[in-house]
Amino acid sequence: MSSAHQSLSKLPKNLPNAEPYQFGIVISEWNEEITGALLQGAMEALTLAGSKSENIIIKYVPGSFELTAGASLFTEQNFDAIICLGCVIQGETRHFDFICDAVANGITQLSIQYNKPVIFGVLTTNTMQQATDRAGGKYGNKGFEAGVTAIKMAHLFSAQ
Ligand code: DLZ
Repeated sequence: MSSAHQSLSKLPKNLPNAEPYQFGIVISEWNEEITGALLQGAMEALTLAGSKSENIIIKYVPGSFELTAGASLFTEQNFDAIICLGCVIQGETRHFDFICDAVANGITQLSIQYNKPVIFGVLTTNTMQQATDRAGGKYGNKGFEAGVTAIKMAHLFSAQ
């Protein structure tokens, strides 16, 4: 799936107002220059869409592997959507595969178990340059896109 033509730099038309919703953000400290940029993008999307800062709670975890555990701290509370932000960069070993599989499966299971949107805002790239390109670079900011997705999903779930 290529990102070359899919970066969102502004809010899509017809995006619901984010003001009524509470968001939890879990962010990985690993590759923090990238995840910090993703956080900035997510915050920009939420606030541009009307979210108040008091309705956005941020928690840090050491690495992307811990995103699921971090997100689980929000699931039993009154949050409308949870955003997981991380950046896993391919190294010489299979560590990359284990981390990516664990976080993708973990947050999917969490979402189903608690009937709550948990958004996958994790970059999984071969190089640091590819990550930079997707964290405010030439392919936009995937954190911003995660923020937009969280608003859409919060709205969808609130209508049930
Ligand atoms: C150990 C590790 C490595 C090698 N690479 C990354 C990475 O690229 N991105 C990331 O978010 N985390 C990495 N980690 C840390 C793991 O996610 C995790 O924190 C440790 O394995 C401890 O459970």
